[in-house]
Amino acid sequence: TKEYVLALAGNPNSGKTSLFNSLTGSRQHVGNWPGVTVEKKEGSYVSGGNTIRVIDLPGTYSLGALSEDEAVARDYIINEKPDVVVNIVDSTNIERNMYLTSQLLEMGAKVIVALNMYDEAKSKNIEIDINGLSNILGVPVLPTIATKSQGLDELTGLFFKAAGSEYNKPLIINYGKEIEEVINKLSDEIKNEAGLLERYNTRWLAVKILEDDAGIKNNIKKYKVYEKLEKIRNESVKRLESLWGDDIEAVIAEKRYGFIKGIVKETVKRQMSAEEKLT
Ligand code: GDP
Ligand code: MG
Ligand code: K
Repeated sequence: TKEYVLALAGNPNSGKTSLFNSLTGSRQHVGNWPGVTVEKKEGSYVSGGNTIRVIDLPGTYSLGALSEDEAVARDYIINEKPDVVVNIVDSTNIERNMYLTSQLLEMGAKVIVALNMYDEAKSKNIEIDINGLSNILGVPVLPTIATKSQGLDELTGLFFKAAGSEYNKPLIINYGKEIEEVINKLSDEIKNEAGLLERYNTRWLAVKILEDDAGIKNNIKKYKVYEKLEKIRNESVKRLESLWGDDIEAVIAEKRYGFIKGIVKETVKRQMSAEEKLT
């Protein structure tokens, strides 16, 4: 028998606690994440003789480490490397929820997307092309109704399958020629630093440096290559921002939103109800 770790990540109100409770029942306890006042919930369940430890990460819209919650979720995924991150998505709000999804995938986390509140999506006539979404994201996607414990066996099946397989390919959002050039320059330097390589997905780290992410910068200051990375960033950013008249963080976020809009356009349809058709 083996022990696995499943981390739950999702926006606030996506049904994380409901899914956590449905999976773990009464085998759970509540504590605090070290050093912060953020609540930490942990539980476990047994399937096929194996134990799955479930970690309920704080509900967040992103992993930018702008808040304690985001920092806790992000550091946990980077440092503890759970076997699989189950990303709970509110099916009635896919566009908003996909920002976190895109962040998890860019990090290179091994992800399963649970389309939760699937019953509400159905009653709102929202049609989701699940296979299409899975193909674009490059990870398994399944519908769940956490409050009715629906989809949990399928989720556990997908969990074991994902946990036992190679890391999935991180999602690559194309940030455009100019930014991609800088990402490549930064990546070349990151690849020369073993300490960074073993901890971070190279491309993700390059993007975080470009975004001037304070938390990440703080964590990598101790590496010799840091000064070089800062230099590349500052020189390139100055050039690009004077070219665009906009800051690079805004341009990167725009590209992400564009990517997400494209996903939603291709995979989510909302049929009009009979009443709506009449008016
Ligand atoms: P959290 O903030 O992500 O932990 O979300 P909760 O688990 O607290 O759920 C938020 C609300 O959505 C609660 O009222 C739940 O009962 C409800 N909820 C959660 N999952 C589902 C679901 O699959 N279908 C429906 N209809 N409601 C759900
Ligand atoms: Mg909750
Ligand atoms: K609800």
